Amino acid sequence: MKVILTRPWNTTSMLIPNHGLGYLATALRQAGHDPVIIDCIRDRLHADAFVRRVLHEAPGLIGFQVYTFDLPTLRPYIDALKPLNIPVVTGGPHPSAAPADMIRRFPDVPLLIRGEAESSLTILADAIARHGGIPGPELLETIPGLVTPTTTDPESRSCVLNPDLDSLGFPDWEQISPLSYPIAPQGTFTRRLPVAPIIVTRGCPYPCTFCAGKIISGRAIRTRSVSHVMDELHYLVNTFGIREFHIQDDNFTFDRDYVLAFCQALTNSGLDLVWSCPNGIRLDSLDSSVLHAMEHAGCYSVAVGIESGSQRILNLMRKQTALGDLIHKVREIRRVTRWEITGFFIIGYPGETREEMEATIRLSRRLPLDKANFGILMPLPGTGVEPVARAAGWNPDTDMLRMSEYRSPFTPAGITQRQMRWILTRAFVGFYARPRIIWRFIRRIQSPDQFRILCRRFIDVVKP
Ligand code: B12
Repeated sequence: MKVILTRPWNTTSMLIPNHGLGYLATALRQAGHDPVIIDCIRDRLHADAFVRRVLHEAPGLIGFQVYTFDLPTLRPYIDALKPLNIPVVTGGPHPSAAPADMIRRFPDVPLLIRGEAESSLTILADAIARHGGIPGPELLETIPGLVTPTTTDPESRSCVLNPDLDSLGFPDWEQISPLSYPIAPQGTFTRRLPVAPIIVTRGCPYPCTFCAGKIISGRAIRTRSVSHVMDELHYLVNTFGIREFHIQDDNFTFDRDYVLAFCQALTNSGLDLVWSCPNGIRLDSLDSSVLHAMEHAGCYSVAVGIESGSQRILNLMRKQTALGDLIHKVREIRRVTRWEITGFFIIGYPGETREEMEATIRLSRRLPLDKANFGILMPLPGTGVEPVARAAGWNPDTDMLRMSEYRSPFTPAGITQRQMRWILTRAFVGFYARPRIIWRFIRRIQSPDQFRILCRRFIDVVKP
C-alpha cells in the first residue's frame, strides 16, 4: 500500500533531512509497502499544493509528523484532506507527549501513534491494506501506542521504544537525500560539503525539566552498534559523496566507552570525514582522552548545553551539574582541542530574575566560546517545567499555539514579552559584537546563500 509520510510546512531555517520520517519509510518498505516522503518544509508545500500531490499519489494512508509548534499550521492540511477520505495518522513529538491534547484539537484525525512508530505504523498499514480502510477498535487496540478519539485515557497508552536500533536499518536516504536540503544546516557552518546528519543513539537519562526528548526517545540510552554506523557512513559517502556528518543525538557522549569505540572505528575506517555534534552534548563524560579521540577521528565542532549562569536556575532545571564544573569543562575543551565551541543557553525560566538572566549573558561572554545560542524557555508539553509554568500563568490551551521555533509567549513573573525580547537581543548582540567573535564568524561564511540564511536566522531570532 502507498503511504505518504509528511510534516506541515513552516518557516524554519534549521532544515535538515528528517530521520523520523526516513526510519518510518524504511520500516514500511521492509514490510512490502510503498512509502513516499513529502517534506512540505523542504518543498514549500502549503495545504493546497500538498493535496494536489496526494491526489497524484493516491495513498491508502497519510502520516503527519507533528511538533507542538506545528499545531496551527497542521489544521489547513487536515481540512483540505477531508473530502478525499484517506485515513490520517499523526505521530512525533506532540502526539507522543500530549495525546489527549492532540485528540482534543484534532478530533477529526482518526489515528495517532505515541513514541517510535517503526513497528506500530507498519502494523497499522498492514491492517488498513487488509481491511481496505481503518479496521475496527478491537484490532486497533492491539497496536502498541495507538490512540483514537475514543481511547479512554490516551496518556496510559505508553510510548513505544525500539529495543534494537540496528534492526531498523538506515533511514530511507534516497527520499531524504542530504543533497536535496539547504547547504547551511542547523549549525549554519560546515567545514566541508555535502553534509549528512545521523542518529547514533536514542534516549537520555537526565531529567532536565526543559527537554521533551525523553518522552519520545526514552530515558535509557540505546546505541547502534559501531559497525552499523560505519556501514551507514560508507553508504552515505558512496551514494551522496558526503564529506562531513553531524551527530544529532540527545546525548551522544553519555557512554564514554562507546564514544571511544566509535572514534577508534572511524579513525580505522579509511573514511575521510569531518564531523560535529551541533545538537548539544553533555559535558560530564568528557575527559581529555575522549576529547583527543574525538578530535583525532575528525570532530571539529561541538555544541554544549550550559543553559544558565545561575546555579539556582540550573538546580530548578534539574540539570544535575555544578556551574563550576561546566565552566571547567568548557575551558578544558578549549585547552585540549582546536574545536569550534557553541554554547546553548536558556533564559526566562519560571521564577528567574533579571539578575539571573544577566548572569547567563555575562557567563556566555566569559567562556571561551565561538558561538552562542540563546533561547527563551518553551514550556513544552510533558516536560517538568510545564506544570511550573502553568502555576505561573501559562495557559497551554491558548499559549501553546503562539509558540514557534524561536518564540515562546512565556515570561517569568514581572517581565513583559517586550522586555524578554530585548534581553534576548542584547544577549545575542552582546555575545557577537566583539571583534574576535565577529571576525571568526565572518571568515567562516562560505557562500552568499549561507550568508542569506544566517541573516534570516538572526532576524527570526531578534525581530519583535
Ligand atoms: C534532531 C533534533 C532536531 C533537528 C532535526 C529536527 C527535524 N525535524 O528534522 C533540528 C536541530 C533541526 C531540530 C530543530 C528543532 N527542534 Co528538535 N530535536 C531533535 C532531537 C534531539 C532528536 C529528533 C530525532 O531525530 N530523533 C530520532 C528520530 C529517529 O526519531 P523521531 O524524530 O522522534 O521520530 C520517531 C517518532 O517520533 C515517531 N514519528 C516521527 N514522525 C512521525 C510521523 C508519524 C505519522 C508517526 C506515526 C510517527 C512519527 O516515529 C519515529 C521513528 O521512531 C529531539 C529530541 C528527541 N529525542 O525527540 C528534539 C526535539 C524533537 N526538538 C524540539 C524542538 C522544540 C525543536 C525546535 C523548535 C528548536 C527549539 N527551539 O528547540 C526546532 C524545530 C525544527 C523544525 N522546524 O522542524 C523538541 C520538540 C518538542 C515538541 N513538543 O514539539 C524536542 C523533543 C527537543 C526538546 N526541546 O524538548 N531538532
